[in-house]
Amino acid sequence: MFNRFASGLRKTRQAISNTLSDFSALLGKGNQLDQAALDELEEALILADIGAASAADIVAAIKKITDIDDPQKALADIIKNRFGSNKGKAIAPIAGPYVILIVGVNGSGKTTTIAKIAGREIGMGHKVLLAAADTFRAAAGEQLEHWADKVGADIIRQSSGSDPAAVAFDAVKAGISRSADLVLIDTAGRLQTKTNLMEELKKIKRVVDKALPGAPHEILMVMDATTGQNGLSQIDLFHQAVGLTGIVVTKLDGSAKGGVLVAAAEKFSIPIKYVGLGEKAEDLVDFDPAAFSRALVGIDE
Ligand SMILES: Nc1nc2c(ncn2[C@@H]2O[C@H](COP(=O)(O)OP(=O)(O)OP(=O)(O)O)[C@@H](O)[C@H]2O)c(=O)[nH]1
Ligand SMILES: [Mg+2]
Repeated sequence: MFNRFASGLRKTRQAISNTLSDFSALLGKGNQLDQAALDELEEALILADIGAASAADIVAAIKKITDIDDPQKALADIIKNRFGSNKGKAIAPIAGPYVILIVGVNGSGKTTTIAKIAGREIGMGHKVLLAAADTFRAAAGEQLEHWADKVGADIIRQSSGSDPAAVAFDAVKAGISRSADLVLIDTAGRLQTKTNLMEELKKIKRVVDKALPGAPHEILMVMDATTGQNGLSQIDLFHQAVGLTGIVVTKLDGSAKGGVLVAAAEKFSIPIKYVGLGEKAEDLVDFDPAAFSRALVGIDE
């Protein structure tokens, strides 16, 4: 698992080590780091999109340590602790079925993430139904249908242009009658600032609760790691609109801004459930703060 994070975070590590010309030498000075080293470290953390405030806090914390035995490990521990109890808890299908609504801006990786979650759950023997509530583009339904075939999930689809809330309602009802363990609802990408589109999401949520009281059990926002700090505004506004239960950070493998996870975890008390470390089904992994932090600072085992 650690190796997955290490390779997924390669670009972010490069961004850090490009700034810290000799990362291990810098942190290997022992005892206490001097001001120049601390400044360099702070700059590197900011470039990795950890955010200015978090970077300053992390540097202040490492400055307080007077006898640094293993500086890289000390830094990893400080970063890990900033996630608090934020742990990517696996989803828990219940009889009923368990309903997950997936939201996020355009192209963030929602549909792919749904396919990955579905593949994992089917692998564990669960019955999964997908809801093509992205009715905005005909291609969106086709893309989901393709994934449903590939992973062996059922799918509920209507013609494009139909009401996404109606699709979601039908899917949850179908999930109940077919005894599905999990219903995953795909939605169209939308800008967090478009009020009417956020209202549409609220409607989907309300209607799903009518189909199955208490549903959706999870609302996950999918965020593209390459957006860096802009992702924080997405979390903020989607959370205000529908109340997020978790965040999925995709494309960490293609991003030099992996530090944004630290910023996101600190700013919102919303768990980071999964991270996407590549395009393949097995590249969606449970978020692990300890492995993430060690990989981020360049510890290589
Ligand atoms: N490298 C990499 N690519 C990813 C990851 N997750 C998704 N992608 C790619 O990102 C692109 C967009 O993914 P989609 O799942 O279609 O995104 P979406 O949010 O459903 O997009 P819209 O429905 O148009 O809003 C695809 O080419 C995916 O293969 C990841 O973790 N790593
Ligand atoms: Mg999509």
